[in-house]
Amino acid sequence: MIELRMTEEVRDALDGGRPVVALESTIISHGMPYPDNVAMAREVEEIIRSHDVTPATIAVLDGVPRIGLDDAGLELLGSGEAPGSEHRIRKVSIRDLPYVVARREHGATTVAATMRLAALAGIRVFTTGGLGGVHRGATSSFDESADLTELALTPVTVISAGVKSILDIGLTLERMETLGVPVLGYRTDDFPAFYTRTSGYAVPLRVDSAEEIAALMKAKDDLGIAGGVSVANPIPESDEIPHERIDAIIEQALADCERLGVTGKDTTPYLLGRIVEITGGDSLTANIALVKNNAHLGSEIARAFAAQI
Ligand code: PSU
Ligand code: MN
Repeated sequence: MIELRMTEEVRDALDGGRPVVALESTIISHGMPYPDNVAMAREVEEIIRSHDVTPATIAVLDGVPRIGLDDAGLELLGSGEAPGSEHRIRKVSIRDLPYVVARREHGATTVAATMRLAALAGIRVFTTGGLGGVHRGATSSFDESADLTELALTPVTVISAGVKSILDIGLTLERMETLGVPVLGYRTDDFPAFYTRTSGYAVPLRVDSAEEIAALMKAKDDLGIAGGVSVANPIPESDEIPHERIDAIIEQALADCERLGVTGKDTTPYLLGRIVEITGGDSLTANIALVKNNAHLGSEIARAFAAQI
């Protein structure tokens, strides 16, 4: 078995059957600029603790999967600087995990890789910002995030603010249907599109409380259905960037991406960074707000799930 290194806080909570919420690290290393990323990571952990739930930020350091990080670990991932190491921080999705572990490298885990490590540690709830999905133009590029295939396999509930329209939202929803992933809209009938509360696509299944989500997770376990659950939690109204503004900016970022020939795993980080530039930082403010909002909901779900078993 692989060695998982847990913080004492996480180990105690898991041993005691108390709720734990996992957090990813690619959002820190590749999703937001330094130092806002590190501040965000710390604040999100504090939000989770304020619910009496234990946060577990997940990454790989020196080849060892970490379940829970200390301040130095967050700083290292956020700054991209690894003191005493020649390795920069690598974005690690599922297929990269064995590579960084075998080479004793550092790695920031995506939704897919974080789900897998969370499940190995026995954590069932994970909050983040945006889920990966099917990219626009995927019919010829085949660019589809391993986040989706991981959701089909691994029993972790992922709370996001939906899917950004840098992706093809319709195709992403279709793929999740094929993969057998329950997609729940939290207090919404319209699937949220990250910066905006609506996408124009109907949410497949609506829920209105954390208890309902916990009950669905248990029912799924009882039915022996593999895989995770995707919970889409719309950005708070006060933090939303209206469609009239963000849609054109996303089009511009996509055009710049194509012009520069950015492809593969660099696509999402490039687009996020470019959108921050074009919006003069407003997209970053929105991104941080929605991650915090998801941390509140994820904590409630983790508590409700722990209470019923
Ligand atoms: N969406 C965001 N911020 C992010 C990501 C997505 O708004 O940081 C990251 C997540 O880690 C997600 C990954 O799992 O990008 C998806 O990348 P890819 O499409 O290469 O699988
Ligand atoms: Mn991809």
